[in-house]
Amino acid sequence: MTNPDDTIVAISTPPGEGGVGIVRLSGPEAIAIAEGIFRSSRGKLLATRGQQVFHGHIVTSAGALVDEVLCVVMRGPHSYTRDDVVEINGHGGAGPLNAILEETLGAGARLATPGEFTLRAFLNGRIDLIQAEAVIDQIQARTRANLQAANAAASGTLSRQLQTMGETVLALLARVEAAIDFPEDDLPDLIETPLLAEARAARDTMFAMLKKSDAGCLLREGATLVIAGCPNVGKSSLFNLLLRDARAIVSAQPGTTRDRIEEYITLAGVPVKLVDTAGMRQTDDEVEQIGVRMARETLQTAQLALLVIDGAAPPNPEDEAIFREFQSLEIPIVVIRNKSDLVAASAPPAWALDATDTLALSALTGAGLEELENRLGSLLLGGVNVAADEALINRLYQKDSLRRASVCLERFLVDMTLSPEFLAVELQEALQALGEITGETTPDDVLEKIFGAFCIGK
Ligand SMILES: Nc1nc2c(ncn2[C@@H]2O[C@H](COP(=O)(O)OP(=O)(O)OP(=O)(O)O)[C@@H](O)[C@H]2O)c(=O)[nH]1
Ligand SMILES: [Mg+2]
Repeated sequence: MTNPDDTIVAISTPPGEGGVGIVRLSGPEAIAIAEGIFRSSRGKLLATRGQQVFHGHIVTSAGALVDEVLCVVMRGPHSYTRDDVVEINGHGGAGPLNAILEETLGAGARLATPGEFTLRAFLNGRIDLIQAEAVIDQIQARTRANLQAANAAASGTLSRQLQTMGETVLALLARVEAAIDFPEDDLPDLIETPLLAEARAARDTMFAMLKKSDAGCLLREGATLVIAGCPNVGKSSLFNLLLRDARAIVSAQPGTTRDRIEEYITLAGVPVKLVDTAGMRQTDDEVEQIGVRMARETLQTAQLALLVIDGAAPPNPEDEAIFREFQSLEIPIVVIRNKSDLVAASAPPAWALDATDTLALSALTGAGLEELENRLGSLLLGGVNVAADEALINRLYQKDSLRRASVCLERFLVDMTLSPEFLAVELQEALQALGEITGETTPDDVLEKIFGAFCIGK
């Protein structure tokens, strides 16, 4: 991995024009390099203890003015990376920021790789891997719920839980190793009751975390929800209703929607891409045919399908044909019996009983909307309850590691009369797997890949 003695630099604000832009330096020479290109209005950067802000100008070695700036100096360990950090706040634009960057490079800094500042925070022990991943989640949060969960993970909620579990497994391992060294003692006698209780609690926590991990992945990645069905059943009306905006054209004429229309909504905290599609029917109209094909393609990438039918019209065999087609997609299908305002009560057609769920609704009056949103929300989250600020395992590799740790610990707990050598291997594997989540045992190439996914300057 990269040399920790280098002083690294990058433009930390996004490209484009803005009120201010930040060039960030981190490393042993950060303050000295900044001092060399900075003409301070008052005071020396190098004299900083803790954190301090300086006004002044960045100048070239020939003394030419580059930009008027504020320098924020943060002495390690009181900084993002724990190394000395200087953030030069200049005018937000490619011209001034690139010019400042060039001066720092000329003075001995090296261009940072993507995520290298956060990597340093990790390598310097300020955050673990799960907190580093939470930093990406904070930046990419699309909903308030996303942000709250990311904030909780970044503050170390999950890290502490994983650490406690790791300590328990380590304590068990010590007893098992004692049993190997002193074969005359039985292992179960070597394990105190409280430690055993801790181990069971750790296993239960692992299972509980795993149970919520699918919801965690979904909350982070979002879901695609497709509205489909026969022409004129009210798909676009439902789309608009969920969106609370008259986005798609609604008309009494069948075949109104020909394009795929996408908008974003939030359901139970999950960022959801909502897609309205062309009514599915045999048609000679070329444009409409393309629309129908697009509807089918979109369904291939969806996590959930809403099949809208006209609940006030006589049964339409086409509805069932579409439903059977959707079933092969193996995603939940919710059948919406629309236009409930036109009939006293509509019973679901027999085939709809094979659907994940069905309910009556009026896209015209909005009756049934709240019920629909609640059911969709819990369907998406797989029925688990997630608190708004709950930090969850939300990446597949974390889930896989946690699953392996739980399996090993469970094997240990199920039969402690097995040979201690065998049990020791199980516990070591559990430790290894837990360490892959916190980053303690993560191989360098995997770390590089994870941090490489960060943006430059973070
Ligand atoms: N009474 C009543 N009419 C509705 C309801 N939902 C939709 N409509 C009407 O049904 C007609 C078709 O609605 P759309 O939302 O355009 O239907 P669609 O499924 O998108 O139609 P296409 O895009 O042509 O496939 C319009 O005249 C709507 O006003 C409802 O819940 N009750
Ligand atoms: Mg439509």
